Amino acid sequence: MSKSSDASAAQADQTVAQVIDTIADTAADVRTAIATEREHSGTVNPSGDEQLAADVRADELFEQRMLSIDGVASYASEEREDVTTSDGHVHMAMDPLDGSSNLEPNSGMGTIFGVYSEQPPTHGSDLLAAGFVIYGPVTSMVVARDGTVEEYILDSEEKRLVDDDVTVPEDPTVFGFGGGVDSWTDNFGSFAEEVRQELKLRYGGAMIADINQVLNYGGIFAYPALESSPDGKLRLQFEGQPMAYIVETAGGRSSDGSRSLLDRNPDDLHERTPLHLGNADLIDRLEASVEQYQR
Ligand code: P6P
Repeated sequence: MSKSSDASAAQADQTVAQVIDTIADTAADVRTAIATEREHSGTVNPSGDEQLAADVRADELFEQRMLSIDGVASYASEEREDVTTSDGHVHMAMDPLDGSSNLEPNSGMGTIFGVYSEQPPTHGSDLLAAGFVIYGPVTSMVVARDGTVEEYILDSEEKRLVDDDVTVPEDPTVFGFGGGVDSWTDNFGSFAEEVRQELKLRYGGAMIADINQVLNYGGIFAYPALESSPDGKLRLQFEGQPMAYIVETAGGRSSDGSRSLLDRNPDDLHERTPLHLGNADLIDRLEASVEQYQR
């Protein structure tokens, strides 16, 4: 590696560390927004989802905090049409408040982030790091970088490391399928019934919490394409690729039904995708069943 690429790699590592610490430091302000800015804002995001005031506030907080970091060159968000650019060498793609429809029933919600070497929309292989925060009974943060997944608790004075090597358990226990029961067999064929027999249903309506179940207990999360959303519901750049990076780094697999989400190169910043993540053998079986069923 040349000296200049050495320096740029060290520079990127330092910026990634600053991004992670800044997102951790912003968690308390997001929790305050969840508690106090609960009304509908009367606006929709580029995907057509209604925005709560907390969605807008979280997006404003992260845009401001991310672009205040010297090395961050751009900020892209599920909540805004266009990318905000600055000077730097890493690029942010964020879902500032994933699962905000869970705000009213006080169920799991979170923040998803991907740190890219190129400005989104960009290929999954451009990810340098990814992670998510869960605003649950405790505020936790999962971070994937340099081939390892770590978990932290954020509620104490400082970011407290609670697991330095998060890996998907070999024996799967849970499954969470979105889209409604009829769509499962329509999309996954016989695999849907096999999973219902083998695993316990855990589905809470916010992917970060459902996928965190998979990281803790082993299993599969899947949200297929539907008649109402033929390209899938979930966003490739802001949800699919960062969560795929985390689960694949933890020893699992990701798929859009036929290939890893990290092999995808979105044409559009807000492109949607079928999204399946979990134990490698379960994803292998899903892909085989989809291929057989859709012949
Ligand atoms: P449904 C939350 O709005 C989200 O984008 C994901 O976090 C979650 O997995 C999915 O949508 C839930 O969708 O159709 O079950 O409400």
